[in-house]
Amino acid sequence: MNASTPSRCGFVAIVGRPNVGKSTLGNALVGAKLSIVSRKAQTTRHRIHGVLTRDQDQFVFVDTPGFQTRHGGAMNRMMNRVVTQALAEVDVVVHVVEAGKWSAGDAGVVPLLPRNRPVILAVNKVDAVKDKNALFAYVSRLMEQFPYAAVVPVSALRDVQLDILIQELARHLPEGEHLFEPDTLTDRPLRFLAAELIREKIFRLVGDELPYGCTVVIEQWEENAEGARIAACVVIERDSHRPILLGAGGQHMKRIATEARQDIVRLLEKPVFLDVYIKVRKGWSDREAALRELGYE
Ligand code: GDP
Ligand code: K
Ligand code: MG
Repeated sequence: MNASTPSRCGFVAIVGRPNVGKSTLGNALVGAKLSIVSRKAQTTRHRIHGVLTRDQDQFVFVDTPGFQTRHGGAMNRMMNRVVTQALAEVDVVVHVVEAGKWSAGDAGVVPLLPRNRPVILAVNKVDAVKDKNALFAYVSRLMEQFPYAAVVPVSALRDVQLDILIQELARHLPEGEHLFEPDTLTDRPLRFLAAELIREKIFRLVGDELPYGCTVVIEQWEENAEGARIAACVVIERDSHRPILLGAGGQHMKRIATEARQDIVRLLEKPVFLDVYIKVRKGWSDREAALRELGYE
């Protein structure tokens, strides 16, 4: 980091109709499979999808609710309000469209774009366009749709002009401290929070009866847009602790899993399949579990 240049940090929303390449672009900009960081670290009510740190600049890419939803009438107006407000809370908006293919879906996004924030138009999939003259005409027409701060033709798939897009975004980042460590790109905080939620339920239900602390280790974490599949292991130190944790007919464990799952659904904002099981491991320490959570096995 250059000490003479102030650090900049801002929230960037990527919006657009379905299938224009928002997810592909987000992934390409972050340079890795987009991962989710803890909502606790957020300063807005957006869901963070990825963080890109480049020297003094930190870009926090966020999801905006409602863009994929089609509803009529009052519901539609309400959804639009939600989107409009969400977009007013970010620092920069990237409106993604597909080169040569402007549709009613794209036109529907335009009225929701904020007037008091820079909006950059990313014309994606230029790799699929053969006729460069046609592309030029298309871009000219797009610029009549909205007062975009900049228009950048890109290919998210082929990494064309993404550096230009990042430069444009950087111009609009506000000065400020970075919110994340430079290498933040991990789902570890979420895994950790999920383990904590399970531990909390255990302690609420049987904490008085369990003479020694038990630890929760997330053994499996598979997540995509549709949902998450999580397997968590409750590690206890003695066989005699198992019946305490299970309860009559396994009712304790059932309740622990049910309540933890509800909390994790709220945390991830998607359906969750949660499997919680018990393992006995003598001499297992909190420290060992903590190290494992951090990826040291
Ligand atoms: P989203 O619905 O806006 O998030 O779009 P996706 O990122 O899921 O992409 C939709 C489709 O467009 C996928 O098949 C992508 O591979 C494809 N796509 C995305 N970016 C590009 C690009 O730059 N060029 C080409 N040719 N295809 C792309
Ligand atoms: K898609
Ligand atoms: Mg997508």
